[in-house]
Amino acid sequence: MTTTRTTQAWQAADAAHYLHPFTDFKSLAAKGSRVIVKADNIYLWDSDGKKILDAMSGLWCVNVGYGQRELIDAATRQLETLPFYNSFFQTATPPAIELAELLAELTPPQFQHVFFSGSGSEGNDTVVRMVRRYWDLLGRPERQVIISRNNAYHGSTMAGASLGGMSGMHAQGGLPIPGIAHIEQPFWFELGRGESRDEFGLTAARWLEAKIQEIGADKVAAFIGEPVQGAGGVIVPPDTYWPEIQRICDRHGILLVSDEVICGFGRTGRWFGCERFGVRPDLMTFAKGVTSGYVPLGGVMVGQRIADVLIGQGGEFNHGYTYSGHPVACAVALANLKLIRREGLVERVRDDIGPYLAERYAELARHPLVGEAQTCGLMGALQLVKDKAAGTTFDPALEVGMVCRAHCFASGLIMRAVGDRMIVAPPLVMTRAQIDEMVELIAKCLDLTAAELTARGWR
Ligand code: PXG
Repeated sequence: MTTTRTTQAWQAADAAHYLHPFTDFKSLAAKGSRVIVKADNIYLWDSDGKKILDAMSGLWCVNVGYGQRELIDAATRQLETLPFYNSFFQTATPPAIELAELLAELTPPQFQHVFFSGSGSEGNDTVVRMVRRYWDLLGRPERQVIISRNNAYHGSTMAGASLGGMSGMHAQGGLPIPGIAHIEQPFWFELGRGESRDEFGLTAARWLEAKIQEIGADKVAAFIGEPVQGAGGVIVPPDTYWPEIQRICDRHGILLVSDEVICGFGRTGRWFGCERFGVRPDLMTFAKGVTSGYVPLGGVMVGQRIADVLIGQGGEFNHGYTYSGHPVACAVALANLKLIRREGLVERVRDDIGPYLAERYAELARHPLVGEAQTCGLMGALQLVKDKAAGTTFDPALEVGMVCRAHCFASGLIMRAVGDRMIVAPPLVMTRAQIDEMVELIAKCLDLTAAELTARGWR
C-alpha cells in the first residue's frame, strides 16, 4: 500500500472502484471521500495532513484509543504462530479458548458460554437462530416472534436490519423478515414530554406488554434492545425503563437480549450496559469494543437458561461462520480486554471521566441551540432545537445536524449527526484535558452553526 498519492488521486481511485456503506454513491463520487491515513491515541490524520480529534472512537469501537502496542504485538505474534484455523469439525485454537474463558469471567455470572461471529450483525443473526432453536428444543416452535424497537440499530444483514427499527433500511430489500415486531422507543424528548422521565420510562416499557398481548405471549420468543440506543442518537432511557422491561419479560417467560455492541466493554462505565441499567439478559450480542476495533470480531454471550437447553438436550446447532473464533481476532481481544482491566478503564469511566463529561455537557446544555444534553458513561448527545424554551425542533429539510457536522469536520472534530442530534462516543482513555479540548471544539461548532442559521433567518 502506498501513502504517497495525493488526496485528489486517492479520491479519484476511490470514486472509480469503491462502494462505501450507507452512502449515496453518486453524490460521494462527485464530492470525493475524506481519506484517513493514520491515527494515534484519540487523533486521526487525513491525507492532507490535517489532525482531527476522533470523538466517535472510529465507529464506537476504538475504546483503548489508537496505537496500543500490546494489541499490535498480540496480532503480530498470532499471525506468526497460527494466522488462521477454524472452530468447525471439533477443533479449537488457544486464543479462542482463552477468550471464551476470559469473557465468562468479565460478563455477568449467568454467562458461561460464548458463540463467536465476525461482527455485530452476524452476532444478531446468531441471536435469531439461537432463540428459535431454544424454543424448538423446548417443544414450543410456535414461539417465533422477536420484539424490537423503532429506531433501534442491530446491524445490516437481513436479520440484523430486520431486528433494527430503521425505516430507511426496511424500505430496501423487503424487510423485515417474518417474525419480527417493533414497538416505540423510550425517547422522552420526542415521545414523553407530557410525563416525568420516570413515568415515561414505565409507559414506554409497557408498550412491550401491550405488544405481547396483541401477538399472544405463547408466540413471542424474545425481546431485544440496546441498553442505550447508539446509532439511533444516544438515547439514554429513563432509569425506570429496563427494570420494567425485565419484569415484563419474566412475567411472560420471554427471553431478554441485550445488544451490547456499543454499550459493552466499558462505554457506559460498567463492563456491560445491562449492568448499568440493572437487567439480567439471557443473551448479549457484542462486537466493536471487544477488540477496540483493531480487527473484526463479534459474538453472543449465551446465558445459563439457554445453554442448559442447547447443551443439555444435545443435537447439532446448524450455524456458524468461517471466522467464528478467528485466532488473530481472539488474540487481539485478549490483549485489549486485559489492558482495559489492568488500566481500570471501566472504573475510570464510571468514577472520573464519565462524570466529568456529564459536568461539561451540563454547560453545553445552556447553549441556545441545545434543547437537551444527555450523557451515559462516555457517550453524549446534544439535541439541536429551533426554540429552546418551547423545545421545538427544526424542519428536518433544513438538515441542521448536517450543517453542524460540516463545521465539526472543518474544525478538526469528528462528531456524528443523527438527524439534529449531535453525538459523541470518544475513546475511554480520554484525559480530562482532552475532554476540555473536545468540549471547547463542540462549543465553537455550535456557535458556528448558530451563526450560519442566524444568517439564514433562524431568529
Ligand atoms: N448492534 C448495535 C447496537 C450496533 O451499534 C451492530 C449491532 C452491527 O454491528 P456490525 O459490526 O455488524 O456493524 C451495531 C453497529 C452509526 C453506526 O452510524 C453504528 C453501527 C454501525 C455502523 C454505523 O452510528 N453500529
